[in-house]
Amino acid sequence: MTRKLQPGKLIAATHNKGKVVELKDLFEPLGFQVLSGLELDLDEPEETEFTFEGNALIKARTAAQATGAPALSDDSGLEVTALGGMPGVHTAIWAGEPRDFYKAMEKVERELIAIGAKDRSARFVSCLAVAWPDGHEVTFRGEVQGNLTWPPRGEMGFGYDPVFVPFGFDVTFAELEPAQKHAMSHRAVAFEKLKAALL
Ligand code: ITT
Repeated sequence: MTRKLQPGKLIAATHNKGKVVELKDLFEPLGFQVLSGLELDLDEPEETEFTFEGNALIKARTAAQATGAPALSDDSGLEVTALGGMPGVHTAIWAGEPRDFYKAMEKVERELIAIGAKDRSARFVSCLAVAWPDGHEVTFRGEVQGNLTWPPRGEMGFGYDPVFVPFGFDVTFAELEPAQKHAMSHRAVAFEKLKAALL
């Protein structure tokens, strides 16, 4: 039988403020007390895998071991079709240190111009992982397709939201109200799968 996730303490194994907000919005209404890696000052493990699933598992596993509580992580990124799926699992580090997402979005745009790309399609991918302290673990993947726009538009959301226009819309993720983004994002799709399996 699939193991269920019991409402109670859940560690959000992330140091990304935008993700913390989104994960709390998704899980707190279901009776979870979500504590983030930021609040708990958890160490950030190195993301050494080449897949979203692999890196999500590293983060969830490390947090579950460190806290003794079930941990949830998200590994996500932007895959640009004309760039062969880049930046993909490297999406966060494209922003450099300290992170500058305007520069990262500009870098994507520069590369599209450099190759004369007509295809501006891209997708956001999110892989949610849950790990329990006893070593049990599971992952769920969600994707949302869209087109990249330039210049960036909108003040909401985080990361690459200002350049991503989901298919069927003419506004960017950063121009959508959080509730609208949460209803359709890559993270929301992964979350629906998690909910069906674990809750
Ligand atoms: P943690 O590892 O601590 O969770 P991180 O920001 O390093 O935080 P990732 O390694 O998963 O997370 O990098 C994913 C990057 O993809 C993230 O920094 C964002 O820039 C981008 N990204 C993911 N989901 C996004 C979303 O919903 N909107 C905009 N950008 C997003």
